[in-house]
Amino acid sequence: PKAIHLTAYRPSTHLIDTVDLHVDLREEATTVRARLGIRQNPARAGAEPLVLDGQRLELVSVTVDGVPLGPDGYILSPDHLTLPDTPDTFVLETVVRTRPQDNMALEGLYKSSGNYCTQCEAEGFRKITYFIDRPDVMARYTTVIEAEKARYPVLLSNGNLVGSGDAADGRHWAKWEDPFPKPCYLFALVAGDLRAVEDRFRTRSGRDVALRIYVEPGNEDKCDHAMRSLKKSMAWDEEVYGLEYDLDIFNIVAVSDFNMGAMENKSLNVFNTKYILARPETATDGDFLGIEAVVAHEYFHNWTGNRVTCRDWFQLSLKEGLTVFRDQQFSADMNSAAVKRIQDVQGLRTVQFPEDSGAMAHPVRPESYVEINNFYTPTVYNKGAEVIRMYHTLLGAEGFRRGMDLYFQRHDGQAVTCDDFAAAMADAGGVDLTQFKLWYSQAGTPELRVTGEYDEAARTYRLTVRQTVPPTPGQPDKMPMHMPLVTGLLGPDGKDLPLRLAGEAAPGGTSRVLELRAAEQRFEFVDVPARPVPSLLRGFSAPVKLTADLTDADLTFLTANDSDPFNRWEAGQVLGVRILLGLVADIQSGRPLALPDGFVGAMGAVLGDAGHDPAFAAQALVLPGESYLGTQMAVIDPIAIHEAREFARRTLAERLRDRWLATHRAHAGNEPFSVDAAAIGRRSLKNLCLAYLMARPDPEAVGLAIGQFHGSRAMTDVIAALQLLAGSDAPEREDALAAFYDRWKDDRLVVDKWFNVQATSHRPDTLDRVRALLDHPAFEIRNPNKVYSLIGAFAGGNPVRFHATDGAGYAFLADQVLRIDPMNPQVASRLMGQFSRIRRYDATRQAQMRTQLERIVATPALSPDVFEVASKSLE
Ligand code: B3K
Ligand code: ZN
Repeated sequence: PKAIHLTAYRPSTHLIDTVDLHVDLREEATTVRARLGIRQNPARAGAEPLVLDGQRLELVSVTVDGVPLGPDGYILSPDHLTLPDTPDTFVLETVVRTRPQDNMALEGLYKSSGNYCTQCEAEGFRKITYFIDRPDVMARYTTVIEAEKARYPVLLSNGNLVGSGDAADGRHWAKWEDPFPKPCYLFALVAGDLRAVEDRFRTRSGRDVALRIYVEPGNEDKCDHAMRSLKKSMAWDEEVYGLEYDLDIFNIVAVSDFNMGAMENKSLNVFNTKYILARPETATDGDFLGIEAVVAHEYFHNWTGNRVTCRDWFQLSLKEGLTVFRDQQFSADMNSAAVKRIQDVQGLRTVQFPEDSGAMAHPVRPESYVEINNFYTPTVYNKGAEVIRMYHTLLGAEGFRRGMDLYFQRHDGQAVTCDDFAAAMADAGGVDLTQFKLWYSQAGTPELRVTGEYDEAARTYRLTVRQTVPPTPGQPDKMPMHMPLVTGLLGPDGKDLPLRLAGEAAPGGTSRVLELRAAEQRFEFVDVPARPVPSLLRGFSAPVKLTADLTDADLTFLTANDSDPFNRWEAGQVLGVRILLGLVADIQSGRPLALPDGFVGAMGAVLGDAGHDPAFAAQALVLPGESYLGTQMAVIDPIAIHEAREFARRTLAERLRDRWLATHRAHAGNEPFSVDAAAIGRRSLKNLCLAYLMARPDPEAVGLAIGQFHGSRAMTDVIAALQLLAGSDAPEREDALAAFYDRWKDDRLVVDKWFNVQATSHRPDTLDRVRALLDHPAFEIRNPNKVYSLIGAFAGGNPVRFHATDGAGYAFLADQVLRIDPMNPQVASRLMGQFSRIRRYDATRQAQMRTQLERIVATPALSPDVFEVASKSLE
């Protein structure tokens, strides 16, 4: 497979203005007739051959302006249909046959639970018909779907329904017309036996929009939360960005077999059922929040992605980073903003930071790819969102909004680049963002080192900030980046000091956006009455690793006093990382372990105060995760990390036992279920207390877990208890797992949780159990959710077992990748993530992973997806 480079971009030779599709769905084969209005692109001089993309299509006929072409009129290859000689403007009609029922890759047109659906982003449309499959070719679509009426009563596509009727032999048809020109990756079609849950939304300017969520029969009672989330998203986008919905229909279809979360097809979003279906008994608080966020994300794409789209796939973060930022803002407004920010940063650190230091490290705008599906990554999405957040911080909320308005004013209806976005922000904000744009081209997580000096006589406080960006594959040397370092200073009383920088006439504010641009920079605060404790990188104002010369006492002071809730949490994490890495070092050199009293005291204080803000306490009492701890080590030692963290958890469990117990009890009453932030916060605190109690699973703790498992009707509580039981030696463990399966065996999404709980258990026999579960009747190798819940959860969510010293975890993963790749390359490739971190481990593990990677690349007919990750990991 060959790499494609950003620098090789050229406008398309031809443009397609109109697409008329006729899709005839039949059990033996599907026939697609496409009539395309094509012209030469004025942006390219001279007549050039027309090269259409097409994969796994059986070509039936080709006509140009109604005249059939014989086989010598075109050139057919496995990936292309080439017409060497065509008029300047013409109508091309092709007829092709496909077999969606055999499509296990879940890209293009395929079947899920007997229903037809499509997934075209990034390059799936070429599996439906011959086309110029690139996002800067935008056309108006009309789609006629024809199918058997009894089996497929619902026929959907983008835009407005403009006709429908019955046809011969018990068949029927529907005609859809989308007035908005769009790239083909936003095309969608659905045909199936589905039930709609309906609602309405009236837009600010008075447009009445029909909202429908289509699900398989029997799931109608699980759509309330998704529908509420959709209406909230629509209102929020009007209020915050002035953006209204632009059609009379907004449809969502939930399907069980879907490679990722959801897809923003114009007016016809297709969702993984995981991000739609929820009732308190079946879905956790995390599921409810995930649904709200993903429904919002896909809805927000209507403007950031659909109305303004990407010129090419290198610009993916243009729509994804921006839309993730928007959904993060939305969720922060709907729930606890502090908890949301903490969780987003945790996500970034546990998934994106490792990617940024691994074999697949790439900039937010990648420079090349072999398989574009490999670049729907945490870097493009989540680091991309951090980049947008930095514009917001640098320009301020109003400046950012002006930039967004200008972006839409300039580019509505266009396919554009990240440079166009940056230009709109720079022009609206009146700022120079040239250096800032390095965020799009330099990979790797920047590192900041900050030192502070207080001069008592001069009453000045000087911060010195040094930044470096580590080398990444293909990028040995980096330049300093432009970023906002939001800073405050706390006085001895714990209050924020008014801030005045040298040269300023008067103090202004208690939080400042310090702009970093150089490798080393100094900031001098004047009029500082006493030695302050600095609060740096407030709200995690840039996606960096920060080291500051703060003492344990400074950090404890910040955990008690910082007015910035993120930094109050973060100070505790920094302290936790210090202590845990100390324990790791002790384990590695065989020293006895002890948890400092001060740390136990600080945790006890947070716990004692938990009643004030349970949601925050639940975050502050969680020790830094194993994956994040790994990112803080030169060579990751997964076993020592796990042992250190478990030792700390057991010690805290023991030393604070009465308080965990009391706090658990205080929240254990069965309050009526609601998913507001306060209730979620109380449940997470309660379950955290139970987790600490179960770190020393004495009969009382086990009794509480069993009581909660059987007694609660909220899945959040049930699964938390089951997870703890499954990870323990308690003899009740197997009964609980069996009871859970028995209760929920007919609910596929809940069964996913059952697989996940077993795959992430720290018990030593977990790998054997995972292997055995592959043969469980409820396991489906073709269903991505099942694969992610069992195999993915084991590889990504159970470091101590996956990285077992005998290398069995690696061999297992490679076996599964090779088994899945021929069916579904995207899913197989996603499982490879852990292997791409190879160079972060010790020599033995590297050798073991290398053996598996070599076995993978030597396999014939490997997909480009898996080949790209495996070969880059071996470099
Ligand atoms: N845009 C889609 C992702 C498509 C992934 C293709 N492999 C969902 C989203 O980000 O909203
Ligand atoms: Zn998206």
